[in-house]
Amino acid sequence: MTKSPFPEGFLWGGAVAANQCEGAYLEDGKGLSPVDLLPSVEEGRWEAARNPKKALETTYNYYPSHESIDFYHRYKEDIALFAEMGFKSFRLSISWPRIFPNGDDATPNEAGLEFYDRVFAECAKYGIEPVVTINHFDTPVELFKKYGGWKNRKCIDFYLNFCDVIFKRYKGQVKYWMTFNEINMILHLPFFGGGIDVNGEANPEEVKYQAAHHQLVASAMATKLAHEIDPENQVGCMLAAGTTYAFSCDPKDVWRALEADREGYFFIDVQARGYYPSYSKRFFKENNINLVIEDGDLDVLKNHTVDYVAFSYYSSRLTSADPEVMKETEGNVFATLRNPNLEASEWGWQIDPLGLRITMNAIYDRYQKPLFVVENGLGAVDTVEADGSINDDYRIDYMREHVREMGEAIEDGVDLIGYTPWGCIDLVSAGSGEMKKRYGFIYVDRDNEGKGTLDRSKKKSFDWYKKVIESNGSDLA
Ligand code: BGP
Repeated sequence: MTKSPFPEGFLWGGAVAANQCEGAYLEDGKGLSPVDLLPSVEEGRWEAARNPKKALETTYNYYPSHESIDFYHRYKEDIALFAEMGFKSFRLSISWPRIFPNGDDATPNEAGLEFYDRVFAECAKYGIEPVVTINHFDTPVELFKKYGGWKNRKCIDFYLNFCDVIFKRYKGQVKYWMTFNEINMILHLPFFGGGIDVNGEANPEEVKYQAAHHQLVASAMATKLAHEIDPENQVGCMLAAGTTYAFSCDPKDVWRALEADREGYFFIDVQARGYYPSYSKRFFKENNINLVIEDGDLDVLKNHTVDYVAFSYYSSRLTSADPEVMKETEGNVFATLRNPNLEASEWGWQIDPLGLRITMNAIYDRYQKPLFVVENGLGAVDTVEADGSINDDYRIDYMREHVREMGEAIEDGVDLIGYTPWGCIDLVSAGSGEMKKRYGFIYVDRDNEGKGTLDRSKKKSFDWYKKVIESNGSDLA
């Protein structure tokens, strides 16, 4: 056992999101979330996510999010298990349509607020610090239907109203906030990211960046509000990260890789530095993107930058400037070439622990703000043995190497405040809607068709992670 590179008070924990774990999709007055309209992958989840108007009109046989893993009723048991692992933090999201079922309601739904009162009280009981994502792919469907989602500037006010309610209600209980999950996702899955549909738009890119502008302004205003309501609040942005490598040393490939990374950094440049990056001017011009920026917007962005930079990291990416080479891309949301130096998960996500160190260094060099790894993990099929045990050594291997590289990055000088691996308890996959793509330390008995007892059980990785936390990252064996 070596000396731990992890600082004292490091926020070891795990992460989930309301729309993928709560279930109870209409209970106690909740409105619909985008994922509540989406079926399983077999029934056309991707198509539905890319064509939400059609999804609204279609009745599918099975909706994985409607019951999900029923965290809504089982949170006590789940949080007790997190506490048993020694969690110092728990990242969750507050379902916007649970608090404002229509998004534009005059008053919040008290029953929804009470649910999170109970969840935070449970966390407090074990000394677990909640880390809250305000909008994790959860713009109310009613806002999409009535206003077109974040295309519409009105969403800024609805979002701030939601923020005002939750900042006041949970003051003193929640200190760590994130304004939008994977804010760059709006470019790739606009319905998830912004409750918007760009089909049929003359210039879809312009619409996406306009919606992004609204979110960026909303994020800065929320940061201002959070600080006013409680100066203790720490507000972060959140990026779907993963450094892009160049396919070859041809400078054209290197340039393309830089451009690909800028696509994501664009958002964090605004949120962490406070202004639109210099390169965006040319990008907007060449793509005929003319943003409507109102008086005062740029000042708000400038004066209310985030306190920390959070991100998800599953994999590095690989790109080329050659369209012929790029025909071979795979991966779901972020197209990437297969890197011959890396192995991949059963879902084709390439496993690159050193890529995490590279990504952390790149982000820290760029922003010089504390970092928070709020998602990371291996989606894999688990087998329950006859004796009930689940020997997920592949997950332990994945996590061990990633934790090791995080330690290296800390030694490199990166200021890292915490680590909340994704899906610490098995939950519904955002991308595929499957249950069998499992990330958890805790197994949930439920399959892709929604069958199973929903009983929880510990995997081998449960005890491994417990030991990691106990030793503050020095015992990774
Ligand atoms: C991120 C999302 C999460 C989560 C994760 C894993 O993009 O923020 O919500 O789902 O990816 O992806 P998947 O569920 O598709 O395996």
